[in-house]
Amino acid sequence: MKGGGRVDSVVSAPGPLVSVGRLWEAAVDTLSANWTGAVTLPSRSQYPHQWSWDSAFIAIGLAEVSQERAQRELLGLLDAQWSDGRLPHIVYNDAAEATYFPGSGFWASRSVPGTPAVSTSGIVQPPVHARAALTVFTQATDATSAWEFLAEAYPKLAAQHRHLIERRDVAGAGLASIVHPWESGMDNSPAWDPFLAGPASSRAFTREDVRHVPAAERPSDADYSAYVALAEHYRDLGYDDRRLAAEHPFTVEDPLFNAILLDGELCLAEIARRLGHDPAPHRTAAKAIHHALLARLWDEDLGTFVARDARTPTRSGTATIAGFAPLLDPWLPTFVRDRLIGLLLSPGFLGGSRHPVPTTDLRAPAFDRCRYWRGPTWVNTNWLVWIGASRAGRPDVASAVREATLALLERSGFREYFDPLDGTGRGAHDFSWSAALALNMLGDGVVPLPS
Ligand code: 2M8
Repeated sequence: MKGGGRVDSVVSAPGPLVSVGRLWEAAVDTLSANWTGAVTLPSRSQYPHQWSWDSAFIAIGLAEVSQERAQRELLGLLDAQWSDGRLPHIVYNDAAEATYFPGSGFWASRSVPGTPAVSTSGIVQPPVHARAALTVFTQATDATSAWEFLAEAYPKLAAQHRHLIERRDVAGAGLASIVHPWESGMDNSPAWDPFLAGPASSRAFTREDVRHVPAAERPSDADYSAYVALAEHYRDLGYDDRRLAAEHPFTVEDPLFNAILLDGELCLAEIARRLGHDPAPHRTAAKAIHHALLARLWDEDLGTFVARDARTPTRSGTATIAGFAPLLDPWLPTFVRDRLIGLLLSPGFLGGSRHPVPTTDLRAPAFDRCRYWRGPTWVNTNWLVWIGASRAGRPDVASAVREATLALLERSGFREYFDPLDGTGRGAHDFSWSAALALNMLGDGVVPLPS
């Protein structure tokens, strides 16, 4: 038996899907209902603009049903890239300006040199886009269009990664820092608690997010105020990454963000190879992230990877789902891989929840079964664990996660997140990436694992 324990002793089988066909059709309908004619909204009520990593997940799902829409989803997002390579986390839809806070006026992107004509935020999200582009390409049926798509996307994706690797390495130690919890995509994770001690915003604002979703499922007012203050601070630095080390109060190295960057570099190497470019620089970049992840974010006591402050040795002391993202790293030492799988199967995660995988260790004081990113199960993080477990040579664990995810969606619908203990759906309804990644998990099972 491989290290890390047996999966069948800790995960109860979720039971067969009642109807794969029905789930598939419902997923396609959800993505169609959220399509504006140009992009797919994460949710019509809660998130009325285009979000960066949402669009990458959405494209991965669309690849199963519409190559054309999948390509448009990604290329449309890439059109909003800034000249320094940053890919903004929100591309605003002017018609919905009043219904989401912070709106485009908050970021004032158009007053910054090198920004696109469309209004955007000034921060980023985890770079899942290279994996999305490779998935869309490998699933394509119209080869001519697919080659054009790949050739157009590649230099933009390479610039996106260069921005992160060159401009966001605040510590100079080989990892990209996030400058705001929103950049992690796991906004309210307890992983950020030790680093959010800064001042609250003095500005008066009205939260729109709690109009559609119960406040107990969203961040607290104190956390929200800290988010606004940090975003204002970065904006007032002119989004100048050269000023981060000396002037910005939140520069954090996150294992999920960096593992996705590593995986993205391997996907870029594969894309470069197919296009006849040199893949070697991308593989070298991926290897450098591999070394830095182990040197800086591995926590021997917890047996997982944790977030740390880029400028001090302060680390998050909580095991979260982000710690499993380095399973995407093909060079992970065996003892690290086995400890990660052991923790994943433990009562803190798969072994202790009927509807896994919780985003925070169930035994951690910060675990909250309802509140967004502080404990609930999410489809995108399950999807990453699914791929990570496959790459780590544990198809048994991968298929347990896949089956649990699909059973949860069948039971509770395409909600944004789910109670890991009783499976209750929470957050937004008809949430796009829950539908899109279900399509990918139900589909041909095509998961590129470039080595
Ligand atoms: C959530 O984040 C936004 C801010 O970006 C929000 O709460 O208003 C996160 O779950 C994030 O990962 C996601 O991309 C976004 C849209 O689905 O919603």
